[in-house]
Amino acid sequence: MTTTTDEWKPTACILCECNCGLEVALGGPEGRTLAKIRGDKLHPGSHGYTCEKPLRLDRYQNGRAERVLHPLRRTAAGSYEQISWEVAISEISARLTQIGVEHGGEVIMYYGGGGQGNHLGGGYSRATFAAYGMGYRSSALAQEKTGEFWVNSSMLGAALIRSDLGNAQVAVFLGKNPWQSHGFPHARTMLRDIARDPERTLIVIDPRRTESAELADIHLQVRPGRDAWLLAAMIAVLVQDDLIATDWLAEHASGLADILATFGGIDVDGYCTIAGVDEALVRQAVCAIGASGRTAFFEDLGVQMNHNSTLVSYLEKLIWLLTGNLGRTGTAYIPAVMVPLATARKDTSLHASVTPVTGSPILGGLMPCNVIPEEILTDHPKRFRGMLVESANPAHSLADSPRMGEALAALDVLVVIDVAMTETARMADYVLPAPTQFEKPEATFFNFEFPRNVFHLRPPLLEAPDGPLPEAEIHARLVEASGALDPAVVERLATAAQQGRDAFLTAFLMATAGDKRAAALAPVLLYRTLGPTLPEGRQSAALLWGAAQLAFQANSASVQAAGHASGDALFDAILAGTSGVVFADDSADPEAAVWRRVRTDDGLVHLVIPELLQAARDLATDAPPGPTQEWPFVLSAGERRAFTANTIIRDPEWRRREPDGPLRISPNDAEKLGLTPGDEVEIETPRGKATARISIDEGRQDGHIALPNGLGLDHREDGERVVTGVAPNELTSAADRDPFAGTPRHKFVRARLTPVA
Ligand SMILES: Nc1nc2c(c(=O)[nH]1)N[C@H]1C(S)=C(S)[C@@H](COP(=O)(O)OP(=O)(O)OC[C@H]3O[C@@H](n4cnc5c(=O)[nH]c(N)nc54)[C@H](O)[C@@H]3O)O[C@H]1N2
Ligand SMILES: Nc1nc2c(c(=O)[nH]1)N[C@H]1C(S)=C(S)[C@@H](COP(=O)(O)OP(=O)(O)OC[C@H]3O[C@@H](n4cnc5c(=O)[nH]c(N)nc54)[C@H](O)[C@@H]3O)O[C@H]1N2
Ligand code: SF4
Ligand SMILES: [Mo]
Repeated sequence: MTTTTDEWKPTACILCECNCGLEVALGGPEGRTLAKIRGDKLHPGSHGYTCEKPLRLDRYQNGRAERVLHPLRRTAAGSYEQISWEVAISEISARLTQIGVEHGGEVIMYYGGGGQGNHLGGGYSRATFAAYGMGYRSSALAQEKTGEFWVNSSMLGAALIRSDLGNAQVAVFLGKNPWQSHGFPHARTMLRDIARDPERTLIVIDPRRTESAELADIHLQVRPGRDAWLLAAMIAVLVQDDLIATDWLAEHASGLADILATFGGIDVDGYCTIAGVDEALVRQAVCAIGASGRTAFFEDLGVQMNHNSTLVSYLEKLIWLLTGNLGRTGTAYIPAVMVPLATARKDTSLHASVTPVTGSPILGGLMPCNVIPEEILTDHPKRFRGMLVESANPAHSLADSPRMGEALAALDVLVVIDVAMTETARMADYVLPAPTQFEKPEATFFNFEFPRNVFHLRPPLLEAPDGPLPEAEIHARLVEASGALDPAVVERLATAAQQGRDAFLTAFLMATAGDKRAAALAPVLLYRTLGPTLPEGRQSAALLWGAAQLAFQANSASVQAAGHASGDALFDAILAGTSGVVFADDSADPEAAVWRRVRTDDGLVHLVIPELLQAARDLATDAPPGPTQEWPFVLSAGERRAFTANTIIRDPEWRRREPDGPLRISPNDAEKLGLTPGDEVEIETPRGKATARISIDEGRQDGHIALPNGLGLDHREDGERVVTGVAPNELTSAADRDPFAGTPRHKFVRARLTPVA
């Protein structure tokens, strides 16, 4: 019998970074099915909006993935046995400590910390990191955004910058298909609004005529991997036709002369030819940008996982900075953040901090994902020997899965915290199970809105089953087992917490001020001491008390304008606001707020990043990337589609369409190969081979093919493991990476196709 309660409970979608507010009515025989799902109108960011993806979100909670419900230990034979939490924590702690004693804790690395909607658990990992003296961390951000973080930090002294698309007159999407991938609130409504408005211009730069490009006023259908030439030509037009914001730049920026000198002499026609885009169309786009004064850009994976990715990020910023599109309505902004996902370093030189083996730059605090195998598979004395992976699936999501697997197998110890027996978990020495994101409080730290920014602490929908422990508890136990926590401090803070928040604040500041070690352990200290005073089931929100204090300190005017008189008041509002709260409001003077957050040494925008300006000059003689005779196709490995969501949902049944994620190919190419829809092809790249079914893509350039992201996962059917689709990183190579940020070129993988007879 299926029962559905009439009670709608607030939560959020976890399938992309937007984390739209949802309301769920539970049903099913035990009331544990996410039976009905609708947008939550009370959510202050999404206001009831959703796309089609969350309707079957129940497959995350109840799908046919192999859920982990007990701590597991790998046996000598390679299978797994259940162990108790006590044994798991004490063995893991002993092994991490042992590595520390023999080699120094810094050879243990931390990977992950959250998917698209769960960053609270990972927040506690900071304490474990400190307790075992770990040295390096990374996450998916270091295979997409670290180049951009470095560019932003160098030019503006802030790692994270976004644009006000909703109010822009000209909106430019560069290697981004927001119709499918979203990335900002109400993406589809916004795209339609811009497209419909004759006063506004939608520009899409993408080799494919995407769903977003279909709506565009101007589609610059660049040849794959050649955006750098296109953007350099666009800057050249701005400079040569004097479309730059001279007065604004004189007041706000340094380095203009070098920019004029570099781009003044570029052969626009020649660069447009290399990019494969009609020069007149490029000029039309640049004129629209130059004339508008309200231009917003959004760059994403199409360029960030491609040739010249860091250079392209730089050129993209130059376009909107040269036209003065910062700080005003409809332009770029720097939001107030709740928890900084990446921080700008004072020393912005690329190699200010590097990895031990390959000497790769650490940007935004993260080492490049692509060098992880090289930092493990070597004799170097400081090679990585231990790894803690949390809420991430690097054996599947990072370049060159086979080599990644080899590297994970070569570690002395690999510990994975996950809900499911993933590709990565199956390599682990220990798997530690967490409750699902609907069985505990969770939150996203992807809070990028402006002028009003939103934070949403989702209350649990369901009780967690016996067995898994929330990440906060796992980290607390690991930290306690390390011996790093001083019980006297814990006791003092616990007593203060009983006396009230004021007493707690005083005691907390006393315990952590001037004591770096205690400060680093703060998340676990908060969980153990403040946590028990929080409402039942909300203990793991304790970390947010600290985050709220810091957010208030960093942006008190904005937080106060949002109605929170103190860090404590903000924390209470977050606990109470089950549909989300506005935590910062800069609407009184958005421009002043943005300039407060420009943190370069002189307060100016730095137009010059010497290495990247040189790379821009080198374009004149660089060989543009393209297919070769041996490899006649360029594969975009990991496209976002209507029913893809990284590896969050493992059960293919959640996809309404194309459950096996076909390889998309142009009509011409299909015809040349004698293929019709549904036929199978073998796809081969310099790194691997796979077989896929094809579908014909009318919007695709000849020679450009694509496979979706998040396929090639397995689930259980009648006790058997069944794999659906192609895992894109069986085909990618870790060496194929950006020379600056080390980010992968997943959107440009040379390939050839052979029809399967
Ligand atoms: N449906 C869905 N949405 C998602 C996700 C998901 O898995 N599924 N994942 C989320 C995550 S983690 C992220 S990071 C974002 C990513 O969001 P997007 O970056 O929008 O996603 P992609 O489809 O990977 O790539 C975007 C576009 O890049 C284009 N492209 C390929 N090669 C080139 C090139 O050489 N130049 C240019 N200019 N463009 C090129 C592709 O044709 C594609 O349209 O999406 C988020 N949203
Ligand atoms: N070739 C290619 N590779 C790519 C991409 C591409 O376009 N092409 N895109 C890349 C991008 S942009 C991204 S963001 C990455 C994403 O790749 P990853 O960072 O590895 O993230 P997910 O695939 O989202 O994996 C999330 C993990 O969290 C687990 N999980 C879910 N809920 C919980 C929970 O409550 N607690 C815990 N502890 N675990 C939980 C899930 O089971 C899953 O294993 O993939 C990247 N890989
Ligand atoms: S997938 Fe993204 S845009 Fe769609 S409902 Fe979920 S969070 Fe919102
Ligand atoms: Mo991503």
